[in-house]
Amino acid sequence: MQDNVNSYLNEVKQKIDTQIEDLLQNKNPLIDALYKSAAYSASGGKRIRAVFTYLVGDLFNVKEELLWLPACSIELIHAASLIMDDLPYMEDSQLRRGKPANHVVFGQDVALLASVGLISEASKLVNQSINLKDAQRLAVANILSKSYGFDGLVAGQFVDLKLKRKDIDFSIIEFINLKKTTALFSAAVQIAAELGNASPQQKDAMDHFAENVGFAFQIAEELRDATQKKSKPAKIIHQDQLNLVGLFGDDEAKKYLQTYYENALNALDIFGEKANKIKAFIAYLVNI
Ligand code: GRG
Repeated sequence: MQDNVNSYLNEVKQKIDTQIEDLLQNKNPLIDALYKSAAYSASGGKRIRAVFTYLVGDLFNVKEELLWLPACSIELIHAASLIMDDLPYMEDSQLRRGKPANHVVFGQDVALLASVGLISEASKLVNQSINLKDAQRLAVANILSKSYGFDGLVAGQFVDLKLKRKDIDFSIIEFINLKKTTALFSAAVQIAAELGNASPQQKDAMDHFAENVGFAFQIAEELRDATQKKSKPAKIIHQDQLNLVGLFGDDEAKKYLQTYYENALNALDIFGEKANKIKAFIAYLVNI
């Protein structure tokens, strides 16, 4: 099963990588550095969110021609958020994906412009997608715009940055994880469910699934980070930031991870064996 997951992941990743590379071709030499900055961060990700759109699309028998633009769109928003997240006045990271962060290479001014430009490109992709019917285009655009504004990434980032360590409790961490990490997972899944004409009950199940898998993924990332920090204490972290691993410790966090993972699996039960591919993917994601 693990081999199947890896090859599926690679297959989707290659398609999305190629499509995004094509989409970000600049035709105007005046803004070459801006495009280079955008392309720098729009490449190199694992494409987890796109894979969710493809997997859920597959579950609902959605044709790939409907899925690929929204999937690219989500990946562009994700890239934009990573650029912003790393800026000195945000999480202040020098490194991203093992390489210098966007602003380290291109400067803070260019990085911010590239981030905003990527968000605009993401909307354009959906608005101009001729494969979608008008109602589908509107529904997808709504899901996307909700995912990164005051209902999504921006809200999560605000709370993450502005709340001080002493004010943090479990409900705040849940809010941050829901808005920062889960928002794009949910959008990826909701778009595919929408295009697959999922019933209200199926959409609810998918929402529940995406939420729980987002939480589980976030904790898995934090546990990986905590292990890395123990071996590389020099890694710079935001001083006021606290996450679930920091709040409860590794052992308790692992229990949370297991619970979220099981909730995610249970949410898929209504789809029977058709959901096995998604189940295998999330086991891979959270490394269980
Ligand atoms: C883009 C409008 C807009 C706002 C952004 C800065 C900000 C507001 C939000 C931060 C969101 C953020 C960076 C959340 C972290 C999510 C996360 C788990 C990132 C790592 O995801 P992976 O492992 O990354 O899928 P790769 O590198 O594989 O793409």
